[in-house]
Amino acid sequence: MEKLLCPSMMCANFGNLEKEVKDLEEGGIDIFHLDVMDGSFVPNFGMGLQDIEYICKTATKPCDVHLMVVNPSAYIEKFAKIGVSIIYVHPETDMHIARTLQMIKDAGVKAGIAINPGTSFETVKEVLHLCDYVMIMSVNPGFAGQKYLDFVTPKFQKFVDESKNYGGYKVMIDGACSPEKIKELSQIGVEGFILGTSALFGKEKSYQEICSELREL
Ligand code: S6P
Ligand code: MG
Repeated sequence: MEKLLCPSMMCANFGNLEKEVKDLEEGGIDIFHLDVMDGSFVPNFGMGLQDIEYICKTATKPCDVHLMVVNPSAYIEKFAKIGVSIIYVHPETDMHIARTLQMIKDAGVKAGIAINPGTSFETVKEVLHLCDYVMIMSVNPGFAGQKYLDFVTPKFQKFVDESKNYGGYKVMIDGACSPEKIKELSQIGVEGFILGTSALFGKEKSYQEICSELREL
């Protein structure tokens, strides 16, 4: 299965964002991953509208947004207008997640659900038919550079196995996604990998070298 390599742009060098976008595209990435944090749902602040707009405008590859904010439904229209291709929302912060997922689809954007380490398959199964992507978090959301939480691992297999019963959503991993995890999880059917400090940024090698090595795993 072809891997989806998704650089987490909060880990990129903002000193030269234009070059980062170009180098990553030339390196062979698939989808830019754009984290939005409001200092409320998660104890950190993350990329703002201007950052998102700039990357979407500069990139030729698709962009996603990962909304780690309270009341995400209020911002769906805004991000759809900017031109993102996938919007991920967290069920833990949304009173009406089914409505929000439908709102994303109605806006012509692919719907993604992002699932905290403490959230189970059973909690979200009723809305999985509305999801094009399921992004399983293997760290608590809010920060790059955290440790992989081992207790999350069995959830990947569960979501992969159930995908065929809910329209074939793609399973993604976000959080401490190292080359070892990419190897292990791609073998069981995980398709997409959010790449931060564990696999892509701050390394000696070029993005092109890293991406080809990750595809070989
Ligand atoms: C974290 C955020 C992620 C991180 C990414 C960092 O809340 O949603 O997208 O940017 O996980 O990766 P790493 O390899 O530094 O953990
Ligand atoms: Mg993320």
